[in-house]
Amino acid sequence: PLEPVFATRDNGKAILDVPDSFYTEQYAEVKEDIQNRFGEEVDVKIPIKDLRLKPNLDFTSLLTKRSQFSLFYAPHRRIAAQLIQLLLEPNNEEDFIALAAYVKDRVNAFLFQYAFAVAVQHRKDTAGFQVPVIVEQFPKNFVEPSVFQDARAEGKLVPDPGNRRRIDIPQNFTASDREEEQRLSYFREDIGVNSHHWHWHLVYPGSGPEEVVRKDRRGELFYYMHHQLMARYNVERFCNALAKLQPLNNIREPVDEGYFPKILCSLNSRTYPGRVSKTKLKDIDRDGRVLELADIERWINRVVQAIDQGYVTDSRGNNLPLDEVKGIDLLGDIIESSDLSVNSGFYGDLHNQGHNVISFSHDPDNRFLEDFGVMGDVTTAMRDPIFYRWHGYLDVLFNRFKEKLPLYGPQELGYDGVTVQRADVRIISSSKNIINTLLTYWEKSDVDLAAGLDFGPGGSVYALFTHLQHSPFEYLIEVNNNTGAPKRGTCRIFLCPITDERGTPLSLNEQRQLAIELDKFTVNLMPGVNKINQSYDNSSVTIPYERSFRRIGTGHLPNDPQKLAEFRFCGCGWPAHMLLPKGKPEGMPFELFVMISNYEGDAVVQRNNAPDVCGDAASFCGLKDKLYPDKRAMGYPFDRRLPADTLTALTDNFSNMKKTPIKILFRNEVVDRKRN
Ligand code: CUO
Repeated sequence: PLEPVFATRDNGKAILDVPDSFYTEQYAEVKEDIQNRFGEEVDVKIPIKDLRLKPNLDFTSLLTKRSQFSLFYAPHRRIAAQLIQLLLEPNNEEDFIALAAYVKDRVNAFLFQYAFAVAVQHRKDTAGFQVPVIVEQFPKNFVEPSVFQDARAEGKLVPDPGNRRRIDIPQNFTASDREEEQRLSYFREDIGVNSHHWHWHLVYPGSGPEEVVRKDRRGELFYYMHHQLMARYNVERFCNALAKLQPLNNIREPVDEGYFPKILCSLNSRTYPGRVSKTKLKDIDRDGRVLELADIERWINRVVQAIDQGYVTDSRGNNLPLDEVKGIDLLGDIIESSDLSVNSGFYGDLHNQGHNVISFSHDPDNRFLEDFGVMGDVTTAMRDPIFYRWHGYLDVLFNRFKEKLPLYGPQELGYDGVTVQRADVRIISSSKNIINTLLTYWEKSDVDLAAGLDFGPGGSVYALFTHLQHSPFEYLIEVNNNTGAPKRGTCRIFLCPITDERGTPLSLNEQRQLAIELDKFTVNLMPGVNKINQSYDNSSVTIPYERSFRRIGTGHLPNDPQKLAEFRFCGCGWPAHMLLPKGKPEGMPFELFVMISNYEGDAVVQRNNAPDVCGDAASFCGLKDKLYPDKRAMGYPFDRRLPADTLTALTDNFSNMKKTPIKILFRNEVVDRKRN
């Protein structure tokens, strides 16, 4: 019984056998019909014990079953925090399952999915549990709606899942070529990208019980993960002949970017509301909840002032310095803001409320009874071009702080006696030896939609979605260790753009803010020359396709709890197929930057030496129940100003760094890859 709470319907062959007292009023009368209907098709009935005390769920009543759940909205966050607390309380697995089964049909489905997943993530006795991947559970939030009709029809007409046609998810369905921003829709609407973002916010809840929220360097990671999203998006814009985005630094100016999502909200089957171009953001006055743009501006001013004076003031009036070590972490929690903000009364709820103001801009006073747009929900926010302008502005604030820190000097950057002699990339191919040119193209991959279809067909129905992909490649690195003794270091690999969309060269200070982290790993250096071959698929930012898109089917679950825990936690991670930017048909020049930093400045002493559960996207997601595995500031060495004017001058000054010009070549071809 590994995913009992979700096994009630068509996604498995098990059903929960719940006590009569669990049925809600609505279903009590048709209880037997329900049991018969689902009972026939299942192999296993999982007995669920009765609850001695039924929890009072009135605290969730503000969020009805049909309304949209938003993690950016403080009252919803508080409800979720309370539900997480409730689900953490049972002393054993059996009681937890019973409680979850009881709660499931009594609260909003999105709220449940979120709180249940957070609880499973943080309980000690649920290592063997699996939470289905989000795209299977709420596929409507990720996929163009016409696909569902086809999928249902296919399921009805073709009983044998093995013979079913795979249904194409259309690409480019949200706008025509008239809309420039449409060139980036493959990035913004990528299922793996949005799934990663949902998982990140699941692993790092902003509110909840202390043990769930307080994680090592969580505020800094909020900054860094989103900063990397911005760097990637801007570089992707250059590849598509678009200028760097304009940060949303004036919330009074009409917003140029419109967006019409077309996807359906899973809970009420309405489409997410759209936003016309040149919409003006307005004060929000809905359901007795008022949010003024002036509030957001005040919070911005206070944050800017804190950055400029070099300290923040906590709620008791103490001044806390914004220093090199803790400064960015304090700011991350303040700006987001999470429960860890040292003074949310004063610095407010800046980032979250920005999402809200934008997500309600089509109906700020609820006169049309419209729900929030995609910006209101972490599963969908990255689809909207304005996400990048808002987070782009937050990134400006974070960078304002970073620019105030002293330049990195030789002390922090150098590694005496260590020389990087070679830093190349090679496409992994048995026939050709292609060095320093990487290839991208389109690929079609399948994703199983059946689990999320209401009363859907038995077995899987695969849909095909088209996404960017790159040829497999490896880094070929040679490091000379002249010290005469074995040494350790961290190999840090970044991809730096050289020019903007018009071919104008970028300064080092611009490059550093656009540098894309590709990989980071520990190396042991023997005296003499060390050859390091590192494959792209070991990247410290990505997870493989299977983890974004596949749960392990019921019945095929590995017995090893470790493996199971991996599959769950590890939905967090940038999708491997998006590791590289698209490049250009004629080849787009980049610089590959490789650095070996001195391990003495990198090493972290972990609190426990349990094996890492899902260490492979640690740069973006950290490690489960452990400290962030790199002591340096996130983004090092590019998080601060550097003591050089160009990347060439920098790498010439430090033997432990090397840069190599490479090209990314895009082929406008589609490769169909069947993965099951
Ligand atoms: Cu991830 Cu604004 O924080 O969406």
